[in-house]
This record gives sequence, C-alpha cells and structure tokens, in this order.
Amino acid sequence: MTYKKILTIQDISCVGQCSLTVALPIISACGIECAILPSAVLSTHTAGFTGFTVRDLTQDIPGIAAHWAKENISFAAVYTGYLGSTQQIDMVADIFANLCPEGPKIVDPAMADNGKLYPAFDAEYVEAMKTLCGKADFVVPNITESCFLTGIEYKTEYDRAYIDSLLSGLTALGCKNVILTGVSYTPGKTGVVVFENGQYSYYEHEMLPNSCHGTGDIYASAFVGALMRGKNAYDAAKIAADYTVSCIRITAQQDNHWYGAAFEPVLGQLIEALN
Ligand code: PXL
Repeated sequence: MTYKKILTIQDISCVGQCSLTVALPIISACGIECAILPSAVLSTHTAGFTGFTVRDLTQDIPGIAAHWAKENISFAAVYTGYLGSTQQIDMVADIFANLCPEGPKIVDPAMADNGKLYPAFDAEYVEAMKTLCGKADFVVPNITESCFLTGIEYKTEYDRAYIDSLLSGLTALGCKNVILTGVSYTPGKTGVVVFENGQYSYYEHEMLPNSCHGTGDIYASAFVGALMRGKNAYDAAKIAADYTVSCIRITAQQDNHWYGAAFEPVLGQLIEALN
C-alpha cells in the first residue's frame, strides 16, 4: 500500500461529532495520513445546540499555507468541508493550486440540509461555494446543497429526470465528478449517485428510520479515505454508504444521542471493507 498524506480543511466543532472530529479519525483509520487546517473553532456544531461560541480562523490561513509552501509541504489530495467564511473559500482555491497541484480535490459543500442553509451561511457564501465546486475533481453534496448550488427547486419527491437536472447543473459549475448522497427513488430505500465522466451509476441501500446529524461528514470522509486507498469512485461511494448506514444503525441503540452519529464502534467495518 502506498502511504499518502492528504489535507482536510474544515472546522473543529469541539463537541458534536462532525467536521474535523469525524474526518481525522476516519481518514486515519483508512490508513491515510491526514493533515488538518481548521477553518474555525466552535464549542459545538450549529444544528440543534444554541449559544455556541465561534472563533473564525480566516486570518490564520494565509500564514499557515505560506509556511507549508516554504517547507515544501504538499498533499496527495485536499478535501474541504464546512468553511468559516466566504473569504476563506478564495484562500482554499489558492491552496488547491499551490499545495496540491496534481492530486484530487474533493469538495463537500457542507452548508445545507433538509431544504435549508445552515445558520451561519447566506447567498454570498453559496456563490463563493459554486466557484470552489468548479475547481473540484469530486463534489459530494446532498440534494439540498445541490439545489442551492444549481438554483433548482428543492423537492422531497422526485424522479430520475430531476436528479439528472441537478447533475447537469453541478457539472456546469465546472466540477468533473459528482457523488450525490441521499437519493431515494423507492420507499424504504435510499442511495448515492456516482456521476463520473458523464456516466451515471447508482448504489441503493436500506433507508433507516432514524437520521443523525453529521452523517454527511462521515460519508465524505469515508469516501475520501477509500478513494485515496485506490478504490474507484463507485466502490469508494459504496464503501462509504455501507459504513454510514452502520453508523446510523448503531446510533439508534444509544439513548439521547441526538447531536451526531456514533461512528467509532463500527470503524472496524470500514477498515475491513478496505482490505
Ligand atoms: O456537519 C456539518 C457541520 C460542520 N460544522 C459545523 C456545523 C455543521 C452542520 O450544522 O454546524 C459547525
């Protein structure tokens, strides 16, 4: 196995099982070295907690990136998640170009779910995120994020033609490949669409009755880990989906675990799926 070092850029939500506290352990479990660039530090995530603290780290990013460049540090891939500000999105584009000129750029436009933007974001952030998605080799949105990025109406019931319109809108932004999560064509089932080089494929799996916050981050992190382990996009998308389902299933067995998904007890399943 070739040893690889990647960079992930997203926030630290100190409590709440999302963003960096999920990405770092999952990518490490995949056998990939994971450097981090925190976009912000929050006491908790913003979905369900109130009164959280936020320290935006936008001003620290150029100095960190310049130091890495001076030390000749580069990365085999860059994976971005929740970013702290619109200004940061432009800085990330520079990091793509300067610190990862060759490897895949994976953008999870973590900004919305269930038809709504997360509280910290506005239309200006969405516009900047469109530009970043245009520079990505893979974007990993859910349907809500795809709607904000393409200007297409959000629907909870849809057919293949609606999904195709989202895929065309997303690739029109300039991103090469799309991994679209949470696509459900049949009651009781959901799945992930892999749109790679214009080819559509779909992996369908069980839809569990409970849903958890942070599963988008778990999914994208496992996808990145599997991709960097040399899996093709479809296999990486499938491995990440099976792992995320296991996380949701085990979370349902915990009392009062509303703030995130218990991804740790089933990390072994992810490791096994990669071997
Ligand atoms: O899971 C995405 C996410 C990441 N980081 C922060 C969030 C959210 C979703 O709400 O609030 C701070």
